[in-house]
Amino acid sequence: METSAIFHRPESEYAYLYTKDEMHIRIRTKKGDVSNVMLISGDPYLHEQKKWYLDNTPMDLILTTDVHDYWFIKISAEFKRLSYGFHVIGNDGTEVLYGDRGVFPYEEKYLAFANSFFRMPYFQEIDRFKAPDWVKKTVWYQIFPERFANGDTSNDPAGTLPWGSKKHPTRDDFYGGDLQGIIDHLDYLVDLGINGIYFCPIFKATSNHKYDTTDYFEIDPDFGDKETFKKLVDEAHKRGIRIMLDAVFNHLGMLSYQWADVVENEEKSKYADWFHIHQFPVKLDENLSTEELENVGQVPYDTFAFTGHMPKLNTANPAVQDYLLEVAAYWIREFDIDAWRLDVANEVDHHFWKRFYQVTTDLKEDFYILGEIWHSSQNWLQGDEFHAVMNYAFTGTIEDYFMNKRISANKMVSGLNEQLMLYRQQTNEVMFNSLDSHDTARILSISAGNKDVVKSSLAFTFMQYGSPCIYYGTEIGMDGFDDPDCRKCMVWDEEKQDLAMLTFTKELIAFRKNYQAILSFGKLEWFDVRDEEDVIGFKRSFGKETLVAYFNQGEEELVLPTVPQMERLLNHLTTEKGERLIVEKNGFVVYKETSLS
Ligand code: ARE
Ligand code: CA
Repeated sequence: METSAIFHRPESEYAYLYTKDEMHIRIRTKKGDVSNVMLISGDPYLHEQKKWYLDNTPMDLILTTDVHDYWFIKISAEFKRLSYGFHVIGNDGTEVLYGDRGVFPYEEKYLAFANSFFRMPYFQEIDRFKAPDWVKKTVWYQIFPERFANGDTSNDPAGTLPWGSKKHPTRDDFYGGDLQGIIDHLDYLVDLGINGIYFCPIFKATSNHKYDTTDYFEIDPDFGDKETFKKLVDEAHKRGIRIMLDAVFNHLGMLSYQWADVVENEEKSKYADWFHIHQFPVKLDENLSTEELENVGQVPYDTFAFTGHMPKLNTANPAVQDYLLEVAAYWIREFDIDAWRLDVANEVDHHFWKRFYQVTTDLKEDFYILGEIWHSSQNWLQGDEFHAVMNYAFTGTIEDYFMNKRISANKMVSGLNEQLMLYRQQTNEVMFNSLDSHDTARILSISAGNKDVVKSSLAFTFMQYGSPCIYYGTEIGMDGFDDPDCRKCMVWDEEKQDLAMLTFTKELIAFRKNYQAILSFGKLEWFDVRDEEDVIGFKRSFGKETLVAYFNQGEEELVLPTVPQMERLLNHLTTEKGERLIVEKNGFVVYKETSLS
């Protein structure tokens, strides 16, 4: 047995409180190497008297990747503290005690030694990772405000182009999208079925994307004013729709008053320490186009990426922290927003985010904090910074299979399982799962226009742990390659909308909401994953209900026996022939298998 491959880490995603009384314990072993893992556990202060260390409780093998097996058990403790270790039995018959001091022969003299065991010293509810319940019931919709709807032409900036007038918008274009346009279409969104909106930035800024903020306390005049925003939030809340804004705290726009002061007064500016300036002068030619600004090359201060017009903020400076925390608090206190999405979250320090978490959740106990991080994010998801991340690593794995055809079915399943095991279960339940966004090509384009692939990948994503998000326009078949092409004007002309995709998306959103408990909390079991035929069969079960899903990406049609209790919930490219159900290429079927018992 490969004992060197056995891994557990206390007080991490391997051992954590799921609820205030329920602890989850995981352990990782080399794939296929171990036949059983038993948990040995008991009260640390009753080690000698109770001899609990002789008890074994079997753990479940819950998920497998291409290299690891993951074992799981949930447990409570009468006195809210626990010593625990693992009795690991290899396929080769060897047995070990794996505990806090490493690996020992599975013999009483080592078991009797109290310090052989890991500890959960006390079930600290205040430290537990807590995520707002409403997020688990949310199907998100992402809006790029400049391109959703122009509801008020009086605020159109100079040079605004007719709506949708260009097939491929450029980086500098303005089309007049605004908050009134969103208010005018809230009922469209209710009809679609979404109940959360993620807005790209809406504060005063220079560009059409508004990630170059000039004033965090003002709504950009292109989008409207505070009164309109207040109306938008109120009207959305009336419709059961939650609002998430975009906090761009990693950097400022070069036309902000803080940066303007630094350009003017250089080291004498009271804002000099708000940034990471290497040397003066720092002035940039204000007449550069966005294109030129984004390629201004080396500047004598830190920026977002290599974009000279986005000077990076020094968030270790208490004055900067206080300023940004007041921004964060202001929009919650005055406008009752429900969540912040944090731009370039991974490049801002943890110290600031811990303060941010405290300020926002003190104001609203069920506030949702979503970090934009494209890679694995364990250190931001320990319960004192973010609740979740934009799960690009997870959804990218899905796209690598369904769209890019870059990995096999088993490799995708392995990747998804690996991602799930990075985080506590309650974190996975509130992850933000979007297949595309304003920063990526649209899924119809990366599916080379194949709408069946789009439907399969969306349905697959909607069946995973985590809250799904639809990027505006996906529901009516919009395409677009990398930014700015993925930011075309929303198509409102019904003749140009893909109404079949709209119907499909409504059904998918309704399905997600109807089966939210199974899909948020249910057990996940990949029971039939075939690389050759390119077929994925998996189950989601919770309580007495089991959903069975089959996705067929293979050339051959998939033939399934129709089970008598088959209540088909999602059907795509399937036909029934007598006792058989045929699933064609890029098709899928989801049915409810009422438990026979
Ligand atoms: C411009 C160019 C882009 C270029 C970008 C970075 O148009 O083609 O990729 O600069 O050099 C905003 C505008 C963008 C503009 C940018 C700079 O919306 O149109 O892009 O400002 O002027 C990384 C970061 C991630 C960041 C993306 C853009 O990790 O945080 O790059 N996303 C946020 C917002 C953006 C916004 C900004 C940051 C700046 O969501 O909309 O851009 O405030 C891989 C990497 C990721 C990388 C990702 C995308 O997956 O793993 O780290 O994200 O590609 O490039
Ligand atoms: Ca307008």
